[in-house]
Amino acid sequence: MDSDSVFASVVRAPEDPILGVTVAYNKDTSPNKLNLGVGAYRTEEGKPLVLNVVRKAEQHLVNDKSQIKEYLPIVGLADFNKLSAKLIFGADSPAIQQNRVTTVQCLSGTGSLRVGAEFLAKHYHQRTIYIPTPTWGNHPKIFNLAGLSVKTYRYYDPATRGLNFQGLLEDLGAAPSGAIVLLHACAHNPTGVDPTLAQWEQIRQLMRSKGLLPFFDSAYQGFASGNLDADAQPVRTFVADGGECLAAQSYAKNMGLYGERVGALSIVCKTQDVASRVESQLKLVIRPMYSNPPIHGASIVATILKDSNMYNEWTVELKAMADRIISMRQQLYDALSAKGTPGDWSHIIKQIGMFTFTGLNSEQVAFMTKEYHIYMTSDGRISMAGLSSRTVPHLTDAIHAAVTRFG
Ligand code: PLA
Repeated sequence: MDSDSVFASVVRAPEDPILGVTVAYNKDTSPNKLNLGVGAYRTEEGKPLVLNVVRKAEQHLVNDKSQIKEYLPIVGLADFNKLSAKLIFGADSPAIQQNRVTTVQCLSGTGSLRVGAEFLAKHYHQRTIYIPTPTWGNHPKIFNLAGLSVKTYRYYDPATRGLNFQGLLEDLGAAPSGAIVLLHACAHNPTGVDPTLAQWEQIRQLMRSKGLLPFFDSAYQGFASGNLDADAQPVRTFVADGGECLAAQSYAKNMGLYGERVGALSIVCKTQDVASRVESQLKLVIRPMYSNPPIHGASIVATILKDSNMYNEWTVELKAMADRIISMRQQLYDALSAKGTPGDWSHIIKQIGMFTFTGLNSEQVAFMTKEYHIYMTSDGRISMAGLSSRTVPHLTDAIHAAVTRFG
């Protein structure tokens, strides 16, 4: 009997708004089903992709008898941390040369955000964090659980399907001095809308003048433009001014290491001494949470980043993924135009990164899932990386029907 259980009063929780889409997709038996929910790269054949360079690095690790399975230090693999900081801040970053960056290996982007948030909740004087509206659905949960108070700043304008830059400046301008501000480093999720470099510069000046602390979420470096340096430019301008910031990096998307859970948290400090004290406290955050991070994913990344041939091979494979996504944007836009689907769809080719924020409402999304077996998040976000030339017509038919029916 249920009532005999000590857990009888536990109520059923809803599925996660993003990962729950995959759960529903897996239950669907239709041969035409299409998962455009989670941001996971698929090939033209609709298959998950393990990069060749990742296979090569794994082979290299298997053959290397000096590879062991001991515990890593609490902060993770030293090479991985150094190379990760170089990847995001640039090889010639003065902050790195001056040893005022501390980097700790964490459990992908999510774990890096969580460790950073826990550190800030314990050691930073301002416990308020501003996140954009909309943002990745896990952000408010991560920061709330860590004990930060979450507020929002305007970001997306549904009318223009672009950036609400004025609203952003007003909201950050009204934030209390010292507040933390979560910034998507590139390829904003879910909107696909990024500030221009000139706008970034204005954001930087405003934030520095008010002493707001930038916390960058870099989950898509290389996925926006296909170029790792170009995508890191916003972060680098904030570091170049000598100020402090945090950055959470994920290798899930750009190296296709989703399930390996490999990422890094870097905190750029004013001095080497501050950085080393910050690191000592990060260890106290990590140790009771998961003790120390896993070794395999970080070893793959370090192997690739430290070998110039493998690094170059990676950039080529990364660019190919980014280019395929861009070509999907064009194909979907062309197909909707050719079909005469009502509405302006130019945002599909203007937005960047993994996602298109279609503007479809939850009723239209529900219709597309029920009638066309197309799975996506209810906010109308589609993962362009899940689309292929073969499935563009099916998605086009579904959007056309949804828009015509519930226009
Ligand atoms: N930050 C942003 C902005 C993200 O979009 C994601 C992943 C992460 C961090 C964390 O990724 P990681 O922990 O796997 O490194 N967003 C996905 C997956 C791709 C998810 O929701 O977990 C998404 O579909 O939005």
